[in-house]
Amino acid sequence: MDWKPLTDPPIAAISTPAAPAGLGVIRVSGPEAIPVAERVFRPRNPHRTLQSLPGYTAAYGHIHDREGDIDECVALVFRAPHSYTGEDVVELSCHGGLYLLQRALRALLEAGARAAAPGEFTRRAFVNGKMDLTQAEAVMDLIGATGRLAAKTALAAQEGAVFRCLSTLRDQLLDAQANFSAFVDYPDDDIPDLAPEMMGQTLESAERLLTRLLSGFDAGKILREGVDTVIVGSPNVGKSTLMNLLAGCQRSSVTPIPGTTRDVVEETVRLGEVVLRLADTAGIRQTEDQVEAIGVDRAKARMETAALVLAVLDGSRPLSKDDRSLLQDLPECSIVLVNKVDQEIVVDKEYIEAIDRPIVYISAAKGEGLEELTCQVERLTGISGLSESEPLLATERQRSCVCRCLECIQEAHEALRLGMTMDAVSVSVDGAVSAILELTGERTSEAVVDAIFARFCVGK
Ligand SMILES: Nc1nc2c(ncn2[C@@H]2O[C@H](COP(=O)(O)OP(=O)(O)OP(=O)(O)O)[C@@H](O)[C@H]2O)c(=O)[nH]1
Ligand SMILES: [Mg+2]
Repeated sequence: MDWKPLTDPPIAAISTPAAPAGLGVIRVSGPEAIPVAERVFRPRNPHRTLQSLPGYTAAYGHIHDREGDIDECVALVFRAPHSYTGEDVVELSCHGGLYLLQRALRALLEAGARAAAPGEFTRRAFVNGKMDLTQAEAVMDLIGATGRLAAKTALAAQEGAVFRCLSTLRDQLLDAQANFSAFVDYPDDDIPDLAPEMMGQTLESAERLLTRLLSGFDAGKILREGVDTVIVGSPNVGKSTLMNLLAGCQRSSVTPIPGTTRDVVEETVRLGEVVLRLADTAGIRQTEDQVEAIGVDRAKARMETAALVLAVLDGSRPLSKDDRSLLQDLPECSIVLVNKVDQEIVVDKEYIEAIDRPIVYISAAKGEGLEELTCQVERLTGISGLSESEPLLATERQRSCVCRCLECIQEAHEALRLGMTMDAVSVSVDGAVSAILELTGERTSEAVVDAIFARFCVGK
């Protein structure tokens, strides 16, 4: 049957991955979602039509198109506003076969639905006031989370941790502003002359909050994206053995011959709460060998760009000239690893301690010292200071709004300290409030919203 086109067709998409699986879910959302889904769904019990079902109830039946039944199906009905998008929603769970799901989706499109754009379900949730932009942006982090803390902090943001702390700040700023302007406009009335003081305190606590949000940004980024890490050191100190220990497999060749690793060997590993994008490199030394020299240059180049450097020394022998020059050149973000502690340690500890970098004693061959290494990596990357409920900024967009807000707060504070007019303070406080409104999406341009949802996947 040909259906009449709808003026506001519901959107539909396969919300589960494009791979064979036990179950696959197609989601339909919009004011006409239930009648459109009804066109392709036949309940086993003819009385349990989708339109007769209250929200949060399911019906069992078959999904079909013009050619006949496609698959068994459980249809779950959500009624507006109690759904993810805030609209009527039907979720159709079928078997997770790609052919079945695509045919079922096509049946829905023929029945009047429209294919959803990337992130369109979440965009509707935002437009319908189910979540603000910080919560919407956290959805992708939650899906992409690779560890416990990353998932917990993404869940906190998705449940509104960032939104709540910024809304509270916005209300405090508006309160202080109202109080302050009443004090300036009606100096003779009964308004307590604490207004400037209250404004000063509000600005101070705003500065603290925003500075903390900004300092958590880098750690949050590391949680989401991992850390570019390089293992460097003189030949034969045990770099590749460490790489293999962290990777949990024989990723890099290990031999007693100095100069074994010639090129950069990469692997992504997890250490505690941090994902390390590891690069094992050639031992750094002066060499006449052309091939080895290329590897040494690559190792040095990696050391310059890496966010974290693991500098390995062989603790069972005295420091060589190459070790010393490496230690002198170490960037700030380095950890010195004294390896081979299963043997007698003869290395010059005082010299190493004078370098002023965290030092961890390990045996890469025996797997000793990993706990301490984990602690140091979490400390150096700022992860160890994070709590599970920490409001973490998720994107560069959020960070730049917070930076702008902080600048405005500092300007307002300066104006207040210098005893400038109410207007001067006010303009800056207004600027801070608009930065917050832009961040949460309460006042933001369509182009910004488009850019945010464009990075979502279809079906989310
Ligand atoms: N006793 C002991 N030997 C180790 C340890 N770690 C590595 N070795 C040995 O040290 C030698 C060199 O190890 P590699 O991991 O190949 O060293 P590398 O730093 O990658 O060496 P190049 O690739 O040549 O720069 C091998 O014989 C390892 O078995 C350790 O913790 N204890
Ligand atoms: Mg090696």
